[in-house]
Amino acid sequence: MSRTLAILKPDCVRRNLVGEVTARIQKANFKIIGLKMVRLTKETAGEFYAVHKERPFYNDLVKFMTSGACVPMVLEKENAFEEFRKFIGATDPKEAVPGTIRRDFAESKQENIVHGSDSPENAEREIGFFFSEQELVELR
Ligand code: 3AN
Repeated sequence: MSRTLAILKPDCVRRNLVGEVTARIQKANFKIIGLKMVRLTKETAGEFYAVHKERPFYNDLVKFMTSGACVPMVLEKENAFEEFRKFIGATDPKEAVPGTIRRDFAESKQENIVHGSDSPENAEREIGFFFSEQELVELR
């Protein structure tokens, strides 16, 4: 079993898709072992996306991620990060495979509904960013 971090982004929350997307995550057999709702600040969003600091879309990304509530969750599954990246689809919803979350719900490369960690190392770092170990529930 491994863990990954998902974030339901402000577009997901604003469009009242939290329930629908969460249901699909659970139907795909990802176990939710931590979940909360947070509002990121310019500082916390900047820290989370520090790797993208030099990218042309960085300022807009921070603006978007701080524009409303986010729902981070910790998911457990075998090969969690890879499986979840497949499940959500490509960054650009137009390129995402039919049946993936981004293809079905996302409106643009920026407003793409959900984040998924892109490596086991980043998953652990990102989980630690939002959750203490105490907040993660053992479900077995
Ligand atoms: P992913 O979320 O698929 O891992 P990253 O890590 O390359 O994509 O980018 C992080 C976030 O930055 C994306 N989820 C998206 O919101 C935004 N982003 C990435 N590429 C672009 C782009 N070309 N234009 C606008 N926003 C982008």
